[in-house]
Amino acid sequence: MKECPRCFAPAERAGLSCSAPHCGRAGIPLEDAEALPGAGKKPVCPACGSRLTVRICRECGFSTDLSAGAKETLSISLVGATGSGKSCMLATMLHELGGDFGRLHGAALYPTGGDRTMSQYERLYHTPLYEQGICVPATDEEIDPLTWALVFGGQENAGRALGLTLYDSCGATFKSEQQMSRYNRSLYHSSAIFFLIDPRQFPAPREALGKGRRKKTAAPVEDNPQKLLLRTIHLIRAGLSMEGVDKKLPMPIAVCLTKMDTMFPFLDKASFLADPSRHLRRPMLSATDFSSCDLETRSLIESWGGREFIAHVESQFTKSAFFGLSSLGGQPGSRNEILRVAPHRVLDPLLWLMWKGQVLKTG
Ligand SMILES: Nc1nc2c(ncn2[C@@H]2O[C@H](COP(=O)(O)OP(=O)(O)O)[C@@H](O)[C@H]2O)c(=O)[nH]1
Ligand SMILES: [Mg+2]
Ligand SMILES: [Zn+2]
Ligand SMILES: [Zn+2]
Repeated sequence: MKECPRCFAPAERAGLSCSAPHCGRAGIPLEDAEALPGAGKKPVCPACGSRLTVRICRECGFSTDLSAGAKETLSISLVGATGSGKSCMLATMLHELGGDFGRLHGAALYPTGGDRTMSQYERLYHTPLYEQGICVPATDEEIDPLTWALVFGGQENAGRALGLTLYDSCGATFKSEQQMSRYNRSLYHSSAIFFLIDPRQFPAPREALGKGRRKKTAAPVEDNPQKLLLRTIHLIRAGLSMEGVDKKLPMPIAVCLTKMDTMFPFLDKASFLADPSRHLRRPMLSATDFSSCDLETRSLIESWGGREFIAHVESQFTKSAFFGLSSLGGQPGSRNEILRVAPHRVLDPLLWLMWKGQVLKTG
């Protein structure tokens, strides 16, 4: 880890810390010289002799598990208007990564962000969706980055650990550029952007769905995705001191149409987006599936009047791809209850990143 995932202070600003429950030094970053060499030269606490297992940032107090040890880390910011589906996507993505993906690739997902982050994740994401059967509640609480390590067994990647840092944010922080720059430094520190759009942010699907039975459910998000995209681009440029619009932004962007379950009735019979993801059939990704879905999503967005949006994405980012997914797999009820969570293609964007980052192969 090069920097603190929460405040982006350089890693040298973090110190090892004891986490033994009854130790007086627990939770306090030690100076490097204070850590004593224990068995196998593993550092131990000068006060109680326990193995030191966490690293704590001296600037903000964020703790990361030492066992994370991942050299490569994908850090991803989820960007999208309030209600576009960020929190539901984050929750189901992590669940599927540990579940279906893990089984297929012999991989396991470990939280590496200390107890505080873990309990925030449980409370805000996992418990509502997977235990109480309601959608992830909206929150104004500032959410810590969620840090994980994906450790591969299997054949190809055995022993390889990929760090994952995910930044969710309350939609409100995207309302103005000033607010964005205060809260979302994560954007230009990220190695990738997931840009989420609820189809109803485009007028055509909004009208089509408005006519149907779904009228009473969650208020439509009307924010224009292009405005948010341009604000995001501007902020990243400012953060990276890349003022000239002719230079493309280095991080890949995955544009994700969310809640595709609501669009299924309107899709072509031969739609790829309506098919289950082909990347989870065998431990090998499908390049054809990526390109078919990318093409289909682009043409949907184009038919909804988003040609200019697509042009901005292509001209401003070095790497981009378009996805259509449904985190929940169905429409929640009138009290936002969802009894069966059946994600559809929710891992596609992350798998694409892993492919581009040469963690996974296509075949
Ligand atoms: N039909 C459908 N509705 C969804 C889906 N994901 C989210 N929603 C709805 O959209 C609402 C907002 O989602 P949320 O993830 O909280 O959006 P955020 O504000 O961007 O974090 C949820 O409460 C659900 O009602 C989905 O996959 N399908
Ligand atoms: Mg949210
Ligand atoms: Zn920090
Ligand atoms: Zn101790």
